[in-house]
Amino acid sequence: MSRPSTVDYTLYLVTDRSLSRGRSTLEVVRSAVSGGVTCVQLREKEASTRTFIEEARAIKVLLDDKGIPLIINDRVDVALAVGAAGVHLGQSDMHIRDARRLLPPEALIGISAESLEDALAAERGGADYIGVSPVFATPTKTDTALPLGLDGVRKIRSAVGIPVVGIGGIGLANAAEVMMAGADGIAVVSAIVAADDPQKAAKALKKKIG
Ligand code: TZP
Ligand code: MG
Repeated sequence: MSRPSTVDYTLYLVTDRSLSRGRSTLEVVRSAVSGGVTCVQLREKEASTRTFIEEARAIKVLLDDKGIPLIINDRVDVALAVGAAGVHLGQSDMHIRDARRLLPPEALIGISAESLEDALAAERGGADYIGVSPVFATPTKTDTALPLGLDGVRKIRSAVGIPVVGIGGIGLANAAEVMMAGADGIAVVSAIVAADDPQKAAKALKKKIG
């Protein structure tokens, strides 16, 4: 497991096979990487553990070649098995202190914060970055806490010293606003995964936030 010396969270792709329109997650990631995504989280809610691991290995080869970190959603065991850069954990997933016990010291741990309190606790617990979740309401994930909005991004940004990434309902129309509110990056699912051309979509987002 190797950790990049500095992680670029600017354009953070989160995968979702149910939105890939028949393309494999590997294909979507390959296209998005050529469009400039800087970080990839493999988020598999339906795949078997074995498929998750096989897919993660294949995607890691692609990302290693470009120096882009692979983060695994929820599954510390999968991250360990494939030597991913780290994991992303929500408020109902494994507690950060347990994940730290299992993972090597260099592993990245991102935590979804649904409130300012969550963000402060994540930083105290040693998180590497915060996902402000959700910034806006999104059909991609409906079992979320109430949207925190741009104001939530601002408040969390000024309260913590670690990188802050916005997620939820972010696309071309509002990406720049999220960055202006102080985010270090935007994490997107549908804006890239469901796009006709993930490469073009990533490029266009990059232009908005760059
Ligand atoms: N966590 C909070 S919102 C969300 C996740 C995984 C989904 C974001 O999807 P989209 O399509 O970028 O709104
Ligand atoms: Mg989770």
